[in-house]
Amino acid sequence: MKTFLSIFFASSLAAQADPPNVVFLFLDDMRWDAAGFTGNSVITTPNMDTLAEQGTVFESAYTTTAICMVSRASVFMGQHMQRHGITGFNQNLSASKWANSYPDRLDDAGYYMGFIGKHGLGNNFTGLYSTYDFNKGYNSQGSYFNQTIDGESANGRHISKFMGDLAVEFIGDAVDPAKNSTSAPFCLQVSWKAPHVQDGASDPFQNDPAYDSLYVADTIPHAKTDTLAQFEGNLSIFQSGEGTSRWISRFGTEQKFQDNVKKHHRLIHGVDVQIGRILAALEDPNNDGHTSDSVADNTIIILSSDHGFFLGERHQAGKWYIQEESIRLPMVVMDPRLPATQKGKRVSQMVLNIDIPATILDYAGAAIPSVMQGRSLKSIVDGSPPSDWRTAFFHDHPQAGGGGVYRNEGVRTESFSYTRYPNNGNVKQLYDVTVDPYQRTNLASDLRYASKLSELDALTTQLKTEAQ
Ligand SMILES: [Ca+2]
Ligand SMILES: [Ca+2]
Repeated sequence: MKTFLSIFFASSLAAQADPPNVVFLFLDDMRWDAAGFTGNSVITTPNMDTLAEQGTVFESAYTTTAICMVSRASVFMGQHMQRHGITGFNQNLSASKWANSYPDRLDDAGYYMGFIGKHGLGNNFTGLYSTYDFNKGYNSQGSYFNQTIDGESANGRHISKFMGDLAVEFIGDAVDPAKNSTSAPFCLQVSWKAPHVQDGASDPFQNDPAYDSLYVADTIPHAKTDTLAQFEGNLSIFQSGEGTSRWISRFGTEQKFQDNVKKHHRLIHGVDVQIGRILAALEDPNNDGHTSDSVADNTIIILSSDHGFFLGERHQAGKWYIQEESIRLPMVVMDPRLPATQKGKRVSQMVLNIDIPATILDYAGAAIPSVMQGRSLKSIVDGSPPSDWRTAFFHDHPQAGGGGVYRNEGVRTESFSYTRYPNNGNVKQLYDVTVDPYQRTNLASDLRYASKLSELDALTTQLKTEAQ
């Protein structure tokens, strides 16, 4: 939206070989296995599955912090919480920090910029950020049926449909010379509200009634760890914590579990339907029924989430902790320009939410700010992964989710998961995920693992320092 810079850089971009457009589809609290392409046997996500078939699926994708605002700051800026410093829901980003975000850098590079949906960082999104040509973000958590965005009322629409409408509108604008006068490449981030719960509502998972008939005949299977024994075997701090009270209210009876998980699945299906509309709009941006104006062949699509979500594992709900259900993300990068040999891949590199902004800048041919800590995924998508890729990462959580949420920090390596709880004395968790992928047996007090525990405790301290 910086007009002079846009004209200057757009002309220099035009001299390059057509920098691609980017559409970043960013769900809220969508766990790794909540899609067809990641093996969910109930939920229907045909459009996400198509992206997976045409792109690269990262099977070891994680968040550096499992809570909304911290992860969102990380996804904008490519930094750990230790560096970007966003630890609370009401904390605003400074203009100087935003200047090193991927959207502001792409704006500087001349891109036509769009944002739709939950900003999730403080309350100055519309005031501070002139980055966007098309700014349809909102503060706080939003409302499934009563959201107003940039003065426009949902007017009866479910918010996922509302956002889909806005995304189609943006894509139309992006090819309209009256709106994008320099025909600059575009970048759109759609930050879906779904499948995040409606905070404080008696009905937390408010799907579009259009999908009420879905999954009615299904019986949702319980996770292997969704048992009383696993709950009682968990750390004592979890037996009276926020995760337990939320589990009781959302999933505490079989009826609640079935009803609410089906609604959760319908919320994700509802986003999938809108993704289908977005893919169609890329084929026919001006919506005249002809595809001569298609931009699909030059549009990178990235699909991910800010963090995962417990659906009853250990009788817990929420996120916040270094369990797989909480930290593991869906992550797909689809580059339509690649040859067929590089499509439909599944890769195992350990990748992170903080890698997303570097990836977007890399595709755009823009410089990656040195303050970013994530790395571009493009070379992995292209089929030539770096040999020095990470094999461990640091996760920390600031305890900003209210009482009964426990500050934690630790590491996930390729073989182990380690967590310490700095405000809870000597409470620790250690799991060998190679033999215990569901993290059922805490080895922290097992003397046979004492040296491994010391090693990972030291690694946590080291990586925490490096994250600053
Ligand atoms: Ca979230
Ligand atoms: Ca058309």
